[in-house]
Amino acid sequence: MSQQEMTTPQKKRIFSGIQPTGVFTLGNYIGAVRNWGALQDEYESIYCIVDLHAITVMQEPAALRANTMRAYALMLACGIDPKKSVAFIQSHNPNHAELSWVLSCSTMFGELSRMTQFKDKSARHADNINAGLFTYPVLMAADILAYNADLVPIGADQKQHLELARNIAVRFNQRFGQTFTVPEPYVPASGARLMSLQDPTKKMSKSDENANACVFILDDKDTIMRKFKRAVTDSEAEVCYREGKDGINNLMTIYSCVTGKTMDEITAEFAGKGYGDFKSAVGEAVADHLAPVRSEFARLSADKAYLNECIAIGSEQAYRMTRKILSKVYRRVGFVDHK
Ligand code: AQP
Repeated sequence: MSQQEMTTPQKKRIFSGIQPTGVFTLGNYIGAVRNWGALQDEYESIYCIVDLHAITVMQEPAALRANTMRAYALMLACGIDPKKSVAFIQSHNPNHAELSWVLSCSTMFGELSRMTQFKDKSARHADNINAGLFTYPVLMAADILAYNADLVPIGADQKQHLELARNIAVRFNQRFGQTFTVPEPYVPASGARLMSLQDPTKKMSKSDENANACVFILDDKDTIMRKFKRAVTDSEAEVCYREGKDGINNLMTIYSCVTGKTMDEITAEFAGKGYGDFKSAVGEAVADHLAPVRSEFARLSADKAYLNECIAIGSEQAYRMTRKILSKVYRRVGFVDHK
C-alpha cells in the first residue's frame, strides 16, 4: 500500500451554534439544526448553544438558564450525537470571549455599523441598544475562528456575519502571519429560509411576540394545526409558487421541506382544492415530521445526569481544541507567554 493510501484524509471541520432564546422554531430546525445531524459523519462537527449571544437582548436569568438546558436537550433530540460531535454550551468555553476581544481590535466600527441584523435588532429593542448587540458579529467570528473551522452551515440570514468573520480572518492573517482558516459558508440544499406565518415578509423567529407567527418544534399536533389554519395567505385560491404570493410560497416551502415533494408536485396535488385543504395538509405533514423529535426530547429531558455528562465532556473537548489556537493568537499579537 502506498503512503498516500495509508493516510486517511483529514475530515473538514464544521462549526455552528444556536441561541437559547426560546424553543427552536420550525425555521431553526429546517434551516439549521436538522442539517447539522446529517453532517456529523462527513465532517468533524462542533455545535453549541450560544448563551453569550443570547444576552445581547434582555433575558430573565432563571429563564435563560432553563432555556439553555432545554436548547441543549433539543439539539440532541434533533439528531446531534455527542459521541460524533463536540456539543457544548458556549459560556463553558471562555476561549470564545477571550478571542473575541482580540478580534474586536481587528474589526472596524464601520463594518459593524453595516450589519443588517444590528439595525433590525436595535429597531426591535430600542430601549436596549447595548454594545454587545453591536459587537455580536465579532463574537460570532471568534466562535468560528477559535476552531479554525473550514465550514459554517448557516441560514441565508447569517451570510453577512460570516462574510465579516472571513474578512477578520484575512486581515489578521495578513497582519500577523497565517493563523486562521478562512471559513466558507455551507448552505445546505434543504436549508430554506422560513417566514413568519403571520407576516410572510419577515423571517420566522423564536422571539417573535406573536405566538401564531411560528411553529415551535415542541408544539403539539393541535397547536400546529391551529397555527397553519390561521396562516396568512392571499385572496386567490391557487396553490402555486409565484412572486407576490409570499404566504403560499412559504407554506409550499415548508411542505416541500418536510415531504421532499417539489413545487410542481405540490401544485398538482392541490389543483382545484382550496387553501383550507392545503393548510391542513401542511399542518399534518409538519406534525408527523416533528413527532419523533418531541418524543426524543421527552426521553432526554428525563435523564438530567446524561445531559450534564454530555455537557461536561463537550466543554472539555471544546476548551482543548481552542486553547492551542488562542495561545498562538496571543503569541502572534505579542503577549508575553504565561508560564
Ligand atoms: N426562519 C428561519 N429559516 C431558516 N433558518 C433560520 N434560522 C433562524 N431562523 C430561521 C437559522 O437558525 C440558526 C440559529 O439561529 P439563532 O437562534 O442563533 O439566531 P437567529 O438566526 O436570530 O434565530 P431566531 O429564531 O430568529 O432567534 P431570535 O428570535 O432569538 O433572534 C441560524 O443558522 C439561522 O440561520
